[in-house]
Amino acid sequence: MALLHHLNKTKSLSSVLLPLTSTHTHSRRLSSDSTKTLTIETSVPFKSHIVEPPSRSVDTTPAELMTYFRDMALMRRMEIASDSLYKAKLIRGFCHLYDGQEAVAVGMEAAITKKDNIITAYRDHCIYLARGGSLLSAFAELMGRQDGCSRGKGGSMHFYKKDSGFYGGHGIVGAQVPLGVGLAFAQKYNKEDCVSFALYGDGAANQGQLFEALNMAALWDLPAILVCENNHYGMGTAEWRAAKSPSYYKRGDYVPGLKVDGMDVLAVKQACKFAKEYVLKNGPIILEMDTYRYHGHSMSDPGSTYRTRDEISGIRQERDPIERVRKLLLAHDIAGEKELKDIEKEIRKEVDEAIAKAKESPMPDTSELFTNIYVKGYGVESFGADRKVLRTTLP
Ligand SMILES: Cc1ncc(C[n+]2csc(CCOP(=O)(O)OP(=O)(O)O)c2C)c(N)n1
Ligand SMILES: [Mg+2]
Repeated sequence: MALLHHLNKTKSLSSVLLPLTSTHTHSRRLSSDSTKTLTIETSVPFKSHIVEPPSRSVDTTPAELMTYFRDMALMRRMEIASDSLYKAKLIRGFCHLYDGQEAVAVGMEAAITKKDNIITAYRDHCIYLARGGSLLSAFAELMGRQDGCSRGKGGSMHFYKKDSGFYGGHGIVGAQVPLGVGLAFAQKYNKEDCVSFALYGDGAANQGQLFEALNMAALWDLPAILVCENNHYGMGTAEWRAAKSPSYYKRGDYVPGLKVDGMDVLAVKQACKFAKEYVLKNGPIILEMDTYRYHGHSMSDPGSTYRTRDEISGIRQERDPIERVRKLLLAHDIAGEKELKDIEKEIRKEVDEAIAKAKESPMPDTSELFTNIYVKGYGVESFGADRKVLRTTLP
């Protein structure tokens, strides 16, 4: 019981998606000392810009490591399944996958609460899951169904979960950063002791609006954490072709920054914890997460024309975020190979069941075409059987 309680406290996605039961074999080995503190060094030291970096030694527990393993493996499976659903034409339109980058979503979530905000771009499925979204509502949204988190009207790029501080899901490169700074402004204005994370890519990092928003955040000491997920490519363009300085953690000039191994979930957690404390006292910070996407930019990009297969397989072998945690679990004798494989099997089943349920969800009603577009009471409404009669109400 104590273990189950602890695992729930460590915010496993499994507590949302699959009740922890005695069939979870890993609980047997964990039960003795699942909450004892383990101190683990980050893969590489943090690099910093005008700020003293946090310690490389990260405190964790066996239970927490198991949770990270499970959560990242679940995200990976969801993305691989989405790839298949896309190829089967059950997901249409844009679809950008996050496999490879899972440690950023999981490590960030481990350091914050649901009162803190996150806003991101279009590579949003796994952040949604980390914020407590269910697999069913994720797959239903991907397939444009009523049970989706945006009622099937947003699709892959527009996942939201406002009740746990997730503000989407945005398709215009960089545009979420000023919105994220606005969220931080609201938090400060309302005297909430919380912070906002605005995620953007290395491609977006060269945009003007980012610097304008950062200026305001610094000027007004807003609790804004700008997280550059540097996966080293913006569509098919390598960072060195697009950025004069690819040291994104230094690009805030007068705003401090940290460079973090974004493939190391413990490093991400440590950096986000540090950043949260820092911005509540001092105003904004930039976290550059050094990460990698295994898939192409989107489902229409095979991802192999502008980078070599050796590069991709090299990262998988050397830096994969799930394999890193698997090795830690084995090295500290927290779980055995078979237990971890069994967890992965359970996850497969869980994902398949969610997909089957999502397929049963109906498509949105045509009347939904005219909802969630304008603020209620304003805008254009249509009437009549053929909806050709329009009435405009302006503020
Ligand atoms: C304002 C704007 N310009 C261009 C695009 C087309 N576009 C979509 S994604 C993308 C690349 C962004 O790369 P990055 O910021 O590194 O994010 P990643 O896809 O690597 O996560 C571009 C140019 C867009 N959606 N919006
Ligand atoms: Mg990128």
